[in-house]
This record gives sequence, C-alpha cells and structure tokens, in this order.
Amino acid sequence: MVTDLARSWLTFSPAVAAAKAAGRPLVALESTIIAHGMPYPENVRTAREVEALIRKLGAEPATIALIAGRIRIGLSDDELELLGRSDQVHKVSRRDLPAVLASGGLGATTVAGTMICAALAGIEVFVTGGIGGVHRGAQETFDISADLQELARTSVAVVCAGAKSILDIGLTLEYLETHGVPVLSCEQDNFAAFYTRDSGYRADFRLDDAADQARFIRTKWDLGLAGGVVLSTPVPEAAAMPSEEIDALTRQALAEATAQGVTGKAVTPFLLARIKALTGGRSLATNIALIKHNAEVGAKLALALADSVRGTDQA
Ligand code: PSU
Ligand code: MN
Repeated sequence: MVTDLARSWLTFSPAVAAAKAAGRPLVALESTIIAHGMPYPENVRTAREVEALIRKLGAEPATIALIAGRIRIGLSDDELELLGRSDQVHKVSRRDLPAVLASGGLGATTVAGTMICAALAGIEVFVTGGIGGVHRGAQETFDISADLQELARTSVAVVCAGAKSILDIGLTLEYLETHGVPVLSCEQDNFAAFYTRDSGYRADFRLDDAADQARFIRTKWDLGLAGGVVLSTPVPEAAAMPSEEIDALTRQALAEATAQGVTGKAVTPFLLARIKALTGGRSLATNIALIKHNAEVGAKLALALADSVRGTDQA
C-alpha cells in the first residue's frame, strides 16, 4: 500500500505533473543505464531521444532519479546531463534507497529502485534495457539481483530486451517462475538476450499485441496478484550482435571479474564496462537500438493499459 507519507518524498517534474493531470499515460525510465550503463555523451543523448520517442507516441516519459533528498519523477535536460556526466552517482537498488535519500546524495535507480519509485508515483509501465538476474555461479556466490525480488513484490510492468548473457538466463527464469512473475514475450516465442535476439529459452506467454499484453497485466492486478510482469522484446535484427562473439567476450569478462575479486553491487557494472571495452564500443550501438525499440513497445503498452482502465470503468 502506498501511504501519503511515502508519497511525500516524490517531486514530479512540471511535464509529468501536467501529463498526470491530463490523464495521459506515463512511462517510467531508469537512470542507472544513464549513469552506469553507457558512456557520456551517448548516455545523455540516448536518454533524450528515448524520452522524445515516448512523447511522440502519446505517453509521457518519467525518468527517475534521487536528487538532493527527493525522489524525482521526471527530469530536466540539465538533470539528465548531471547524471550522465558526474562520477559521483550512487547506484540505488532497494537496499540503497534510504541511505542515498537521507544523505541527500545523487542516486541513479536500478530496475529494482525504479520499480519502487514508479509504484509510489502510480506509474504502471517502466522501460529499461535489460533486467538483472541470477548470475552465473550463483550456486557459490549467492549473487542474485535484487531486481528479481522486486519483480516478485512490486506491481509494475517492466519492458526489456531480456537479460544479458553475463547472467544464467535459465536460472533467472526459474527464479521468476518460483516467485510468480510472468514473463511475456512479443515478436518471438523466446526470451531475448539483450545483445542477441534469442536466449534459447522460451518465455511463458507470447503476446504480440499491446491490447493483449494490457489485458493480461490488468487481469493479474485485478485479481490482487501483486508483483511485476516482465515483457521481453528482442533487439531489432539489424542491430543484433553475433552470438558467438558475445559469448566469447562474456566468458572473458566473467573470468576477469573472478580473478580481480569483484563482488556485490560492483559486479554488474564491471561486466557491462568490460564487454563494452572488449567489443571496441560496438555494443553501444546495439544497446541504443534496443532501448529505443523497448521504448516504443512500452509506450504502446502504457496507452493500452490506460484504455483497459477506462474499459473497466465503463463496464
Ligand atoms: N543489465 C544491463 N544493463 C544495465 C543493468 C543491468 O544490461 O544497465 C543495470 C540495471 O539498472 C539493473 C542493474 O537493474 O544493473 C542490476 O544490478 P545488480 O546486478 O547489481 O542487481
Ligand atoms: Mn549482484
């Protein structure tokens, strides 16, 4: 349940507040991808382009971050620039949220962190690049992203290009099943693998049409089945990377992480940075293409979900 006290930590941007007042659907966007997922200036440029795309499709983008002791829902251009340039940005998941808010620091929210803030703000759809998951070797390290627990408990639909193969995708899907998180796929039967289209694992349900996706999600929440839904959509064919190349580089990055003793919240940023470097930056173009595609899928879903509320009211 969202309390007024929790809501008192939110500050909406003028654009998001206006859209909310007009009943225009909102789409949440994360900020870890800006601060820790992509290099400057491509990160800021991409963030702006993704926002523009969502607006063009009739929804309002709400990029979420922690700034000066407030949960900010919707950021100005200057604030996107600050997040993209600064090397003082905390990575904020559920555990870190109170620490960074209470100290007034600058925080970029992960999938888990963004889901929490989106739910507080009443936003049902959130677009990201790839979700966190069960890491390879988690049997030893216990390294399972807090994103998965958040999906189990917080009612937000997360649109993504699957999960990166730095993770154990099979175990990630098992974990989601255990916690009752449905994994939807559009445009193909299988769950996507971020840089490549096919993870080799089937998603739970294929729903290509936004209205069908919305009906599924609304039904879950109408029933009181709290928790998230994953909607996976593959990177556009022309921008996908060769899977043998990504597999080899992933193995190398994982070996380096182990050799250097990287642990905790540093693991994912380390692997992402190494893969970026090992591909000579080519993975960045793939990353940008997939996030834009996710934004289109997410904006259409947000419009369809808004319609499904109206439909319920009329019935
Ligand atoms: N996977 C990506 N790109 C990312 C992330 C994951 O392909 O930028 C970020 C997201 O913000 C995600 C977080 O929520 O990393 C997961 O971190 P961890 O594994 O420490 O939970
Ligand atoms: Mn981890």
